[in-house]
Amino acid sequence: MSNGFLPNVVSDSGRRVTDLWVGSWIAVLSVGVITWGLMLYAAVRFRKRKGDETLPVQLRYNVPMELLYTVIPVFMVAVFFYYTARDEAALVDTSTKKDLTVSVVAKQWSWDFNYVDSNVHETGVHTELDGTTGKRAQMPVLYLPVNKRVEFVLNARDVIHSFWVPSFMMKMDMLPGRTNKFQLTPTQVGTFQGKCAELCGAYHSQMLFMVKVVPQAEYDQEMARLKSIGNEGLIPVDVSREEMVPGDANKIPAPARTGSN
Ligand SMILES: [Cu+2]
Repeated sequence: MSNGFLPNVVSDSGRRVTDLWVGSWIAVLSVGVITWGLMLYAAVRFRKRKGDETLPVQLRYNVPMELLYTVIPVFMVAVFFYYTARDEAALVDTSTKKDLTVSVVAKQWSWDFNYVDSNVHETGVHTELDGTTGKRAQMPVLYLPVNKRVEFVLNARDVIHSFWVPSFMMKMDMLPGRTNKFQLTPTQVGTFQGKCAELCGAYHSQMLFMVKVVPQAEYDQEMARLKSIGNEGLIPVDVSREEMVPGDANKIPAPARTGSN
């Protein structure tokens, strides 16, 4: 069985989502084939023939049939609901033992990645898409060790964003003043794309990042590199915006500081 035109599975969550997607399609297509078959059969079998003057027998207020029309769809909805609720609960379950924690802070229009266990961070500015190539090399990169269970702790600094790595088949909203979490295990080494999936302002479409799933040794190297370039410590959620985007700070006039900011 293929992936039902979904991306290749590179996370444990992706496997679950793919199974739900493919299973749902099998169910709805089966219902569709039966329904189309019955419609076609009725249209051909009971078509008006030459010499037919009278109406065929009319079925109205047929209680058993109307019960059937009600019970079967309710049953189908209940089955879909069961599997969806079961998988959703598993996808957002954070009670499993995790191997590492990555605290992600979304901001207009980029990302801060805090590697909590290594006490280092990566910070990005939005990708200026101007038609030239090579922009991916400038995107902030999220490193993850392969086959390790990661807990993502998601916060937004300013407006609503959404953390999305299409290849992982997992996406979660990031809301100011609220912390969202999910866990996931990347199961394949590779480079994947990440993006913001919630319209968050003028440069929402440029709020991009890359994900590198690497062997543990390479991950450790990256942690050491971040430390060596001075990215020690974690970036808090409530830090002001112009402090976070050194490149943009010169272009955007700093707002007047008031009170606690
Ligand atoms: Cu955003």
